Amino acid sequence: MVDAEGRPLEHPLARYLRPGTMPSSFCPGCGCGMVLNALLRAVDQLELDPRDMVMVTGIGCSSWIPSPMFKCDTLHTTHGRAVAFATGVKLMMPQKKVLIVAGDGDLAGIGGNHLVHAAHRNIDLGVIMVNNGIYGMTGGQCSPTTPADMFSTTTPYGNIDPPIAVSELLASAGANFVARWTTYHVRQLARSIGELLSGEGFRFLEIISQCPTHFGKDAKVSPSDVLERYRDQSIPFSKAKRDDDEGQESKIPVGTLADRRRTGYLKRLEGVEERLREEWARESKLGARK
Ligand SMILES: Cc1ncc(C[n+]2csc(CCOP(=O)(O)OP(=O)(O)O)c2C)c(N)n1
Ligand SMILES: [Mg+2]
Repeated sequence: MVDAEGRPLEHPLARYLRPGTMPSSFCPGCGCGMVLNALLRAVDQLELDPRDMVMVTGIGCSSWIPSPMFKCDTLHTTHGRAVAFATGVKLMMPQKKVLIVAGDGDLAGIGGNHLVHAAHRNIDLGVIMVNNGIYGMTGGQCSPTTPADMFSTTTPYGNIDPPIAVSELLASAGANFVARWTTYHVRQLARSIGELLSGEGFRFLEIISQCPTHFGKDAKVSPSDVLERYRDQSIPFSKAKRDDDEGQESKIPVGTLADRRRTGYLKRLEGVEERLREEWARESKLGARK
């Protein structure tokens, strides 16, 4: 596209993208592009310098959102291990804003244990979990967040398990910030991503997202049908009664589930280091007197 004088037009947020990464590798109508858009907006609104950020991913379609797209240091790690890698990055470079972007299969499936304990320890990381309810990149297998009764390549007779309520789990595990929105809620997404990029402790955003290619392959619903469903079926957490349904997610609970100011892992760790340094200094003075 060019302007009236024939100069090439550039999207104002394109400066955050690595050259050559557009058009993206996402399928038409995929929610990953919408998540990328919200991420760029959040970084722009907070006027953050990408050089102060490290983005860490696992493996999956959603892991391509920051890596290789976003123009900051990115670590594309092994499947299910983004939290472990990101913890190492944060401990060695505490001044960096460390943000994980990965899928439901990666974070809640293979990496589930890491995720729960990072929340429990309130490790100073931001995490975006793009929840499309399946293992998208490998062809649409059932994941821990696949709705009950849903057909997938590994549940050809319908999923007999209810989905894990990941946001509720992490809020009760101790995360400082937990929110859940859908790709329909673009403004709320940018705002919540801002919380992930600015706070202390473990900050988690679950984004319910559409996979037009693999989710419900035979359902023949368009991405816009799915977005309308997100609009019409979302209800605030305060009104959701998840116990009443059998996991089919006829209603989609959204909003901020936890927003606390508990001391993050790094500060607690620094407290120990300080105490030890004082003790050692005292001991060495005593030793010098003897
Ligand atoms: C140890 C290991 N097991 C399995 C795989 C294969 N694998 C790659 S991506 C993926 C699923 C990704 O699903 P999700 O994290 O939900 O991301 P999505 O593609 O849906 O965004 C799997 C099973 C792998 N790469 N490594
Ligand atoms: Mg997925």
